[in-house]
Amino acid sequence: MKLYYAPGACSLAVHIALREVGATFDLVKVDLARHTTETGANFLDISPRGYVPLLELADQSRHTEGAALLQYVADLDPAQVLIGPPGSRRRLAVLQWLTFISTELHKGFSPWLWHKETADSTRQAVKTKLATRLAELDAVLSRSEFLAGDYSVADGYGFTIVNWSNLLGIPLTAYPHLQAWMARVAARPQVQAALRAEGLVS
Ligand SMILES: N[C@@H](CCC(=O)N[C@@H](CS)C(=O)NCC(=O)O)C(=O)O
Repeated sequence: MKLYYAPGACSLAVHIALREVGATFDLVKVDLARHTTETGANFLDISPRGYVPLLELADQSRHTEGAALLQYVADLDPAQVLIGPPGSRRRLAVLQWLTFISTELHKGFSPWLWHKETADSTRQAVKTKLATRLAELDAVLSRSEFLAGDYSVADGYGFTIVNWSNLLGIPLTAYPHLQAWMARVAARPQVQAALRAEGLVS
């Protein structure tokens, strides 16, 4: 498998999951601004939508959409229960969190990160909405170590997105349980390995 990624982008969640399941994969770094890969290829030829994560499977088929990729990767090692068996309450809970993170958090943060021309009024509205989402996460994490009981692919995804608050200067001090969860996820060996491989920690 081959994961096309940009350091610290949402592709980090898939990167973490690949390491958690012990998959064999190569990383290909993408310059999202220039639409080029580290090997000099035009990324738009590989992925017409121009975004990461993109996962290339052994049969060379190419796939996008982080939340779907996380389900696929988690299912590579069902024994780890990073998502749970089809039809289980565990899977339903993880899928709910994946969808929540994708639609309520990821795409809330995105305009700030990737579109610098975003108007201040939009920025403020998004910030207000995000604050309610972060407060909800904080409340959930005051009752549970991870989002859906034990660690799941949703935690790696949530960690990846909430981590952007550092880049955007959104303090997490009002959310102590969320901060503790960020530290718990960050401390996982495979999360550290992924962060190191992307050059985000030394
Ligand atoms: N719908 C995609 C969106 C992925 C996405 O937003 N990727 C960002 C990085 S976090 C990106 O590559 N943006 C560059 C661009 O859209 O040109 C998903 O959920 O995986």
